[in-house]
Amino acid sequence: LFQAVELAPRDPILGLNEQFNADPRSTKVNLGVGVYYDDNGKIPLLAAVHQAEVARVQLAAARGYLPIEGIAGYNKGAQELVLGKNSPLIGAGRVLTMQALGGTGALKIGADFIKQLVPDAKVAISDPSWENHRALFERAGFEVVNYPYYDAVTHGLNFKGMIEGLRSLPQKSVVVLHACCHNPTGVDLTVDQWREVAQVVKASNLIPFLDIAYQGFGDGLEADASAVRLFADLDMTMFISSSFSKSFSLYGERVGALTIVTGSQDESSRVLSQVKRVIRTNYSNPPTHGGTIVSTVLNNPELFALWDKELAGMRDRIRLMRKQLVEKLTQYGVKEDCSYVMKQRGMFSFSGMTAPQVERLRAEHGIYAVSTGRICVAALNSKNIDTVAKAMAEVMKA
Ligand code: PLP
Ligand code: TYF
Repeated sequence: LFQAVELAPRDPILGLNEQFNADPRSTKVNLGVGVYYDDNGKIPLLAAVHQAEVARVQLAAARGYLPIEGIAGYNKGAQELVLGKNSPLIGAGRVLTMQALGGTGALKIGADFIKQLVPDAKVAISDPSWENHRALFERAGFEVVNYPYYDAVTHGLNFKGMIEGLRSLPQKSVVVLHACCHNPTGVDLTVDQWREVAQVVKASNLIPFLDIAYQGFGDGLEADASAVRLFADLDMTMFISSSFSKSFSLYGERVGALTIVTGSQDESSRVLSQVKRVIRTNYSNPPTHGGTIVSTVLNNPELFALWDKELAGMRDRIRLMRKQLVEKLTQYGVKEDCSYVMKQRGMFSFSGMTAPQVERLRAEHGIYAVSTGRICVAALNSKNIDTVAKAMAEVMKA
């Protein structure tokens, strides 16, 4: 049975972790995977999360099956985060949210459901995008194409190319958009650019799939949802995948949500029944622990305020690391203007390093980055930033 099975390639990012763990150097630094570390280099356990968790354990609640679509309070909280508490779409019964196994699970449930609706649709992802976008939609049976996004010359957005790319897609193509804090580049659209994109998506009759995995890491919970709200204002049907992995620092709990905006309340009930079937035939229903914690934080005003404050702390620390990295690169002799690193948002930066430079960084300095030059700025801290900047400058200058 397994004789002809070929060895699959490693995930380009998660594979780096394995290599990093096997590296014996005590000075090694992992800027590969997108995980937020605190200034001590640890994955934080947020105080809001901890309080919700303690309360849950004290309750000693039974662990029955959850409904197929998950915890009601979780889903309500998740949809209000992306669409806003006063969303008229929510009021009109046009919004459905299903608890999902991380942002990845939300994308896959959405992809499987779209496959049922428009089996021949093309799926367009940004060039570049999170690697798993292509893999996941291909696995779901779609042809995946790219729309232009990153401009390597300006280290910014190729907005004209993006708009033309979107305009040239066949009707009913799915367009996957990073709602904020683009992975891997850190390059985001302005609100005006988002408005134009939303208009093009609507006029071209495309299916928007907004992926929001870093809400709160750009400018704040509300500001980071502005792209989603612009699409909602245009009264479009759409898919939204949310991930709470980073924002709650609950990576291993698999907390995410799929939100679907339909055309009417009646559509909503039919769509829900079909998405529930997709979930049932995949994993039946979601797990309780992480979902209960997130639901508790989202629905308790005090815990919500505490969480919001902790998110701001993470966001500010990343900003500080960006600023110091730029200053230190210059200090260590990089002649090129690196201020683009400060304009990028979220956890990642397309640093401008080439694949051979990234390889030198790993081999000579034990500093791991993705071969595209992506670094996770959230892995920098007051103890390692100097060594990292010095090493980066050394490989970038040569
Ligand atoms: N979408 C993007 C753009 C991401 O960067 C990630 C990161 O992991 C995800 C989705 C998936 O999130 P999760 O880890 O919750 O599955
Ligand atoms: O881009 C990242 O680093 C995160 C984590 O298959 C991740 O999104 C990376 C690869 C992957 C799943 C998660």
